[in-house]
Parts: sequence; structure tokens; C-alpha cells
Amino acid sequence: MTSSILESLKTAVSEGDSEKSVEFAKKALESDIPPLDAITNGLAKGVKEVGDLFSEGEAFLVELVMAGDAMKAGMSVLLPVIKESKAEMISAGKVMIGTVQGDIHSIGKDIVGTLLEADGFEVLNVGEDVQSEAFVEKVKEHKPDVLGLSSLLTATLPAQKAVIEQLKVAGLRGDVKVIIGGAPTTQEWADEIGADGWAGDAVSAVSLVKQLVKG
Ligand code: B12
Repeated sequence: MTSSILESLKTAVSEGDSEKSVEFAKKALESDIPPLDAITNGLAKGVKEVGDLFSEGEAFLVELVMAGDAMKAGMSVLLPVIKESKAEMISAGKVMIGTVQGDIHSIGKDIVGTLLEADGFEVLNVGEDVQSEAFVEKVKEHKPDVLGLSSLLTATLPAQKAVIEQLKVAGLRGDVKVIIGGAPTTQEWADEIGADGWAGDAVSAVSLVKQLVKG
């Protein structure tokens, strides 16, 4: 039962079928499949499949768009349940998260944000295609403990570096821990640009933030 629902979630996304994605996300909850499992082992597998086909020239952009929409549709059912499940009222710390300038990918960043919220962090999700200057302004205004920068495009990786550089120029680098993530990022890249940490998925991102806030 569980595996067939996960498979249906994957297929719904890979076929770009938002209605089916919502339907099977609801079925997953009814069948007590943990929502994070439904995302990771269902929806995300579908989006990865389309991404791989796209990079091989075997899928069109419209299919990528539809898969992204179907993933978001399923997530709109599952993420609120994750958020509610652990809602703790004492804030574990404040995290600002956004996708860097030139990049509109939102899905992974939103999952990271939701898991952090579920773990008791106050999360300010500042959206996508956020200019480096805007990150600096927002850090100045909201004073987060941690700033998370997402980049899914190789071409926008330098924007992660730019934000760190501009935080230094503004004299704010010492006030905020900066973490980075997104498919093309690595620990090596994080070290190279002077980030305080890197995580390859949402669960590790939560552990990383906890570690940084404690330390
Ligand atoms: C869905 C998708 C889209 C959707 C995005 C919808 C949305 N609202 O997000 C749409 C259709 C809009 C899109 C557009 C484009 N895309 Co696109 N897209 C994807 C796809 C298939 C899935 C991304 C995704 O959501 N994955 C699922 C999530 C759960 O995983 P994730 O994002 O990696 O996030 C996890 C971790 O990385 C980490 N994480 C993420 N962020 C952060 C942040 C922090 C701080 C931390 C700690 C961790 C962390 O935790 C997350 C959860 O576990 C990928 C392929 C792939 N396999 O990644 C291509 C992909 C990223 N896209 C690609 C491309 C080329 C594009 C376009 C340029 C296509 C075009 N010609 O127009 C445009 C870019 C437009 C722009 N300016 O940004 C390429 C990028 C290649 C590269 N390395 O540069 C990829 C890899 C596809 C490919 N194989 O060619 N895309």
C-alpha cells in the first residue's frame, strides 16, 4: 500500500498532474505515511526523473514547469501537516532563507524552511530571485541567527558568494551564520566562499542550523 502510494506520487509529478499529486498526497496522509516520506520518496523522485530527462534533452521546459507545479501542489497538502506536527512555541532561533538572485527555484528551500519551522525555529522565507543587496538589508532589519542561501543553478552560485561578501562590507558578517544549499552546491564550495555550513538535504539542514545556533 505504502509503496504504491509513493509510486503514484512520483508518477503524478513526473506526468505533471497536479490533481493526482494532491489526491495521492491526501491518500498518503490517510494511510499514515509520514509527510516527509511522501515528499522525499514520492514527489521528489518524480521531479528528479523529469529533471534528469530534461538535462538529457529528453523532456521539454513545459514538462519541467508542470512537474514543478505538480510537486508544489502535493507539497501544499503535506507541508502544513509537517508544520503542525511539532509546533513548539518557544523559538529555537531565527532563520532567514531565500533563493539567490537570478534563480527562481523554490521547492527545496521551502521544504528546508518548513522543517525548520516544525523544529521550533522562527523562519522568514524571503522568496526567490532575491538580490544580494536585499539579503543584506533584510539581515540588517530582522537580525536572523542564521541566513540560508539556496541556489539550484550553477550560473547563480556566484550570487551566494556575493551575499557573503556584501555582508562583510556592511559589517554584518559576524552577526549572522550563513549556510548554503541547493543541488549544485558542495561543502567545498561552502568552504571556498567562507560560508558557515552546507547541507545536502532538508533533514541535514535542520541538524546544521541546530548546531550553529547552539555553538
Ligand atoms: C522543478 C525544477 C524547475 C521548476 C522550479 C519550480 C519551483 N517553483 O521551484 C522550473 C520549471 C520553474 C525550473 C526552471 C528552470 N530550471 Co529547473 N529544475 C527543476 C528540477 C526538475 C527540480 C528541482 C527541485 O525542486 N528538486 C526537489 C527539491 C526537494 O530538491 P532541491 O531543490 O535540490 O532541494 C534540496 C537540497 O538541495 C537542499 N536545499 C535546497 N535549498 C537549500 C538551501 C539551504 C540553505 C540548505 C542548507 C539546503 C538546501 O534541501 C532540499 C530539500 O531536501 C531540477 C532538477 C533536479 N534534479 O534538481 C531542475 C534544474 C535545477 N533546473 C535547471 C534549469 C537549467 C532550469 C532553467 C534555466 C531552464 C530554462 N531553460 O529556463 C530554469 C531556471 C529559471 C531561473 N532563472 O531560475 C537545471 C540546472 C542546471 C544547472 N546545474 O545549472 C536542473 C538541474 C535540471 C537539469 N538537470 O538540467 N526548474
